[in-house]
Amino acid sequence: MNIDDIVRGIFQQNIRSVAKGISFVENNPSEADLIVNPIFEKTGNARIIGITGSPGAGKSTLTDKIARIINQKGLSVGVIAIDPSSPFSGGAVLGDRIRMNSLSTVEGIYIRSMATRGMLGGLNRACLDAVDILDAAGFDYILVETVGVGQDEVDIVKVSDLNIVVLVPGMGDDIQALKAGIMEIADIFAVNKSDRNGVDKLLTILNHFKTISEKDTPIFQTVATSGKGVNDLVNFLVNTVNKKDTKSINERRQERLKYRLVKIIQEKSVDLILSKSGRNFDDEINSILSRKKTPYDVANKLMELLCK
Ligand SMILES: Nc1nc2c(ncn2[C@@H]2O[C@H](COP(=O)(O)OP(=O)(O)OP(=O)(O)O)[C@@H](O)[C@H]2O)c(=O)[nH]1
Ligand SMILES: [Mg+2]
Repeated sequence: MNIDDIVRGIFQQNIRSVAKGISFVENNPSEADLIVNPIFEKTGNARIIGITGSPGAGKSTLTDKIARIINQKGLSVGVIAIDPSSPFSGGAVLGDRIRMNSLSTVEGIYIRSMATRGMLGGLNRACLDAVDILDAAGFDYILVETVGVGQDEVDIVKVSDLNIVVLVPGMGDDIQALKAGIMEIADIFAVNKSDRNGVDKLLTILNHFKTISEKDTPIFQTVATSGKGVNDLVNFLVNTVNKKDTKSINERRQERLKYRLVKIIQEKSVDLILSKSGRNFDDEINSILSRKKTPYDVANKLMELLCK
């Protein structure tokens, strides 16, 4: 299948083409524009929702339920799970994923896992390209699941129209989350695994956070495995992204484009430097190790390669 066929297929919401397009931008960083350029004009219509939280918080299970409920409203949903460890490992969910990856959009849900390989933390350029592909394919909603460790939880805010932060009672998570700076990015809190002990304690902490931050972030108690509470969350979500004043959506989108430009420039610069320097920094690293040069000296010298 050539690029033109892939692009045409994306416009026709052909799932095979969508999958091929995403694989292409993942595997061919220096040629991703071959796909993104011709589709870009058709992007900007999807609602992009970030779903983040600690490992094992139930993000994938919740994402799956959210996707189904949105889909039941007659809307199509694309899911990108940035999840190196256990992407959609639940049996039924995995079965769906294989089915959806390989067949059509009959169900209107497409789930794609993307590896974090090669990422220096956070969402990478390929993920943003994949969002474009789903957007151009006409998916109404795009859900992006990331594990809230490192920089991820801060990055997700830069790509999404609305963020759900998934918290769970117990495990000291409540306190850690406050530290991780994950709280500030939430437009919705999902207190998942609310069938477990410790919900009240977590709610107390969240309400305290709301008081001090003066943000009226809604809290939904969910049990992702049974679906309890997820309907209410989705209704709020859909209403919010539909009525959200254009100013704040536009601000977020500007932020998203700025972030994306930086990501593209970073990746292209590093690629160029790596290829022009023969991908071998041993001499430079040894000169830093022996304190003959500083890391800044070496970086500046390598960056001169960009202009050559
Ligand atoms: N008791 C209970 N278990 C849940 C709930 N939601 C998810 N689980 C279970 O928690 C485990 C982890 O769920 P996942 O959906 O894979 O969690 P995740 O956050 O996507 O995990 P990673 O992507 O690996 O970080 C699974 O065994 C789920 O069945 C819930 O509301 N209650
Ligand atoms: Mg997961």
